[in-house]
Amino acid sequence: MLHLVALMTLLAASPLQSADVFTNSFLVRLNGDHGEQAARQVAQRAGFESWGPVLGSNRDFHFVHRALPHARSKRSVPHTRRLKADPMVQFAVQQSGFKRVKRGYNPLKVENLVQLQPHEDPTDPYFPFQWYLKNTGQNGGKPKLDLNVEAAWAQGVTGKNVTTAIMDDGVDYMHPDLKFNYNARASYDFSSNDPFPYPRYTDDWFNSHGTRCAGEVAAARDNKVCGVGVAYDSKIAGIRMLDQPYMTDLIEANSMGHEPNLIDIYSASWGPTDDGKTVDGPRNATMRAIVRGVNEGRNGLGNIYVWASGDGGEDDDCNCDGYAASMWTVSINSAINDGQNAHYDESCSSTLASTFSNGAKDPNTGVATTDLYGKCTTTHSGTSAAAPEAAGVFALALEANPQLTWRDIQHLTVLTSKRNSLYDAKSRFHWTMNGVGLEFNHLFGFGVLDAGAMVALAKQWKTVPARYHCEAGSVTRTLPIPSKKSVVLKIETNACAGTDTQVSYLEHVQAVVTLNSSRRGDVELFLTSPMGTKSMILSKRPNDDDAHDGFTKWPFMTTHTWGEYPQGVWTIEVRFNSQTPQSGFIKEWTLMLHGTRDAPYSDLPVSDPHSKLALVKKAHEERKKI
Ligand SMILES: *[C@@H]1O[C@H](CO)[C@@H](O)[C@H](O)[C@H]1NC(C)=O
Ligand SMILES: *[C@@H]1O[C@H](CO)[C@@H](O)[C@H](O)[C@H]1NC(C)=O
Ligand SMILES: *[C@@H]1O[C@H](CO)[C@@H](O)[C@H](O)[C@H]1NC(C)=O
Ligand SMILES: [Ca+2]
Ligand SMILES: [Ca+2]
Repeated sequence: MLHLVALMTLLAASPLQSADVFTNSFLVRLNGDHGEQAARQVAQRAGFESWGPVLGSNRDFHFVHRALPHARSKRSVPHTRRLKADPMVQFAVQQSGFKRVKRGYNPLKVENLVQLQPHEDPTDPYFPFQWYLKNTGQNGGKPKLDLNVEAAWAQGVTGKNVTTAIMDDGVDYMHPDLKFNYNARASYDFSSNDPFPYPRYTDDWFNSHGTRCAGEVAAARDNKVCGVGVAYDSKIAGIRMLDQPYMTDLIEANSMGHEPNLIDIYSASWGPTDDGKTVDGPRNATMRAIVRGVNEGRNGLGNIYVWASGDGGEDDDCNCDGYAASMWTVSINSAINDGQNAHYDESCSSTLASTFSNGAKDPNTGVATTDLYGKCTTTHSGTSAAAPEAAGVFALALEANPQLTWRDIQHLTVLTSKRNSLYDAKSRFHWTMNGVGLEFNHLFGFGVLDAGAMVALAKQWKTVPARYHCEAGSVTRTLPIPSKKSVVLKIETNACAGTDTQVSYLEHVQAVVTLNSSRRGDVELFLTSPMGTKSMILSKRPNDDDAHDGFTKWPFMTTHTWGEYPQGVWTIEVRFNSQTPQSGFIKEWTLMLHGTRDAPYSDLPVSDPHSKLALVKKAHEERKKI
């Protein structure tokens, strides 16, 4: 537990708060476990409404004041004082509001239902448009570049008894392609505090995002409506939480912590603004919700949080997005139907794998899925469209093996994702092999998800060994970053050998960095492992002209050293990539290693000698002989 607390402080790196506004929401802690009824009375006495407990607590409550504006630039001191004056109140904190945006590209286009000849298998009219499920080369795509879902379905696995929550702008749960797969018990509307997360009407279909995401996961099969979901027998829950003027920590936390034993997977296709200059992540309560989800959710196996890596394009870096870069989320990038990255894709070393967004040339070859008011669309797009596909694939894996932990899902993703024909349209990022033979790409992580392979391996899977966290070392001297060349810092580590936090086989690695610079967007960071794997943990962001905040204990994460042995010398290279001279200081680098002491996969049978599993196992066995 101690480690977790320490980790949380490391990870809850205080995001920039100066631009925040103050909302009409308050976090109120009572001075004892008085419960909901008492909270309602306290709220009423002070002119508030209680929206219920925060993360199921008996003491912490979410209060809203209807007469206060949704957003103002100053704190409401009298309202706070009024709450604090109540003898039952220990403290009251007005919630700041911040921007969280949907990762939807081109969200507005609405389809008319086209009549098509029923196809072979599945028979749903939009199935032929679902090239991401079965790519036959339609619309200029590359045959077989798809999620290989039919191979999973052929194993009898379709998502039964698995629930995915769509945390978004609501779900049209009366849609004929969704209503039988809707899990009402696990659903909630945190934007307006009621159990009905139906999208709010606007005439430009702005709130169609969640419905489109839901259909990708769990649209029904062979019902003559729209297409089919990746896990068409799984359930979806709607968590409406994006549709209010400003996001608050309490809405996020309650959403990500909602019914963690009824919900298996949470899918998020939103995040901090993708303007290429934001550095932001989960705040206090949200961080607690995520930590609780992975440690206690699914009755202790851990919830799966799937995250869209971001739509900021090549000028943004998803390692500056604390949700996507978290070890506890599976961050998913997108490719288009011919194998290139999409032009809005960001890149970063924390991306684990990829799925699909739109087609290459034809704007009508986006992701075909359900749309508002019983309609269908073929133009859903963005990394928004990619994350729910991954949620669907993970739902298949969880049906195949309901005992999988949140880490098992990440290991399965690493081992079964494929390079296929994914490539960087601009030839900047190449496929590279890490020290134990796992191929990765800075854009696509370990490649495109393969549902058939993941389900097959999930069926044989043995839970990976216990995970440890080793703080491998720190450099805390303040050193200038020269304008023309790099600073290179080194940490030599035995990875906590001989202690009870020894890490011998890596999962995630974090470089927690504090630096300042005259132009934050011109700083680049590279982390190199003892086995020689180099991760670009921060790329140039041309729009980020911050000259003041820099990074404060920001946890840059890489997945690229997965499976490697961490003992030896790690280096971090800090440099400017700039036309004009810049100045700055690197002030702290702490290296955090996460992984297992015992070799993972050692009791798994190898059926294909060319599989990634076989390669890694062989590497690990040779290692043990030394
Ligand atoms: C369905 O999942 C729940 C946990 O989410 C479990 O308790 C239950 O046994 C499962 N039912 C079946 C039929 O597998
Ligand atoms: C977040 O938590 C930290 C550490 O527990 C605390 O110092 C800080 O005041 C909290 N921030 C807010 C906004 O509650
Ligand atoms: C960075 O911090 C150092 C002190 O550690 C300070 O002297 C310098 O002015 C700062 N630079 C910028 C660009 O903020
Ligand atoms: Ca259907
Ligand atoms: Ca971003």
